[in-house]
Amino acid sequence: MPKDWDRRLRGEHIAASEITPQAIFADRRRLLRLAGAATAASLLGPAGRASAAPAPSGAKLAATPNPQFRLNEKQTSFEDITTYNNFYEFGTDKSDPSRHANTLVTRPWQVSVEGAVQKPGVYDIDQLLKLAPLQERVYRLRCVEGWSMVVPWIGYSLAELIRRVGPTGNAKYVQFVSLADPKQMPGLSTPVLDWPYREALRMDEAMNPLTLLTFGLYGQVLPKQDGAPVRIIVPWKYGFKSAKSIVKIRFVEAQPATSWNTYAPSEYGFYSNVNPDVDHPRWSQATERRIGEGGFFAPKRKTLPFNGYGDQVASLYRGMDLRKQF
Ligand SMILES: Nc1nc2c(c(=O)[nH]1)N[C@H]1C(S)=C(S)[C@@H](COP(=O)(O)O)O[C@H]1N2
Ligand SMILES: [Mo]
Repeated sequence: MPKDWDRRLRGEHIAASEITPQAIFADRRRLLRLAGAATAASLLGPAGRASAAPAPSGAKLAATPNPQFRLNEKQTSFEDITTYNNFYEFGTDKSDPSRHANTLVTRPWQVSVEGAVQKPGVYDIDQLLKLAPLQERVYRLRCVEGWSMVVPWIGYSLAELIRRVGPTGNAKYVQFVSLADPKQMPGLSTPVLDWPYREALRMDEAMNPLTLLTFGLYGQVLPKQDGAPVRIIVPWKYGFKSAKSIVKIRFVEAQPATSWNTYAPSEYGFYSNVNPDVDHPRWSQATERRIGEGGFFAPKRKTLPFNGYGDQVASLYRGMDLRKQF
């Protein structure tokens, strides 16, 4: 039970209403274990769990800091960003991705750009890296589970790619599909989500300059557990909208199905804009715990509408009822 064990170890009280999706998965996994699918080691529970492995120092990735997109808050440590992860293709514990993602092969890597565009095609990761100047941007990442981080990402606006491939009039949404290779991703053997991991944005959301096609963090290429070699970062939305290790970007007319929305439509909306006024059905979204500000007495922070990016994105949703279209 990744999050809840973690929080219990930190001495936090957990209300029943706060039980997370991961807790549900843990229950499912327990059932699988009871059904005899598990090894003795996996029955040991958290006490028998190996600790998270820190990311080896990766190849440097040069980028120019963009002061326009520089959140002025203490940055989460590299260690926390690379050992406290959600990447269910490698397991559902926060420490699983850093322990298991070493099997991910990130080169060669291709991204297929498909659908309603003038220039569809298969883009090599090296082509993508050179498509536009790389910038460093410091963004807040807010997970739907109630924690947040501050990360110096490296990338460029997804709009740069979109402009170059030339969407046609039929392109109303952009879908992102993550790699799903059971040989590289041990978590795929557990049917927690409908693989491959899929996410999507409306075209105007995808074109917003904040939406970052992301290749690195902290001056180096993305560690595998953070979605190497390329992921999306949509900082005003809950973290699960930011798909990792992307192999397909598809331009479509109809709103695509997304993994979390398909899993529990009443809990994970298509939009999933960070919104302290709209609680998850099973827990409040009014506050968040900043990773790294541990300790029993660390106060929670107030969650901000659109994760603090309202000036830049609120206008995208004018006229929409964000309680209904959550
Ligand atoms: N393919 C894929 N992308 C994913 C996920 C995942 O499980 N698989 N988890 C999401 C969630 S819930 C969050 S909060 C962020 C976490 O990114 P980080 O581990 O780099 O902080 O990645 C998102 N992208
Ligand atoms: Mo998340």
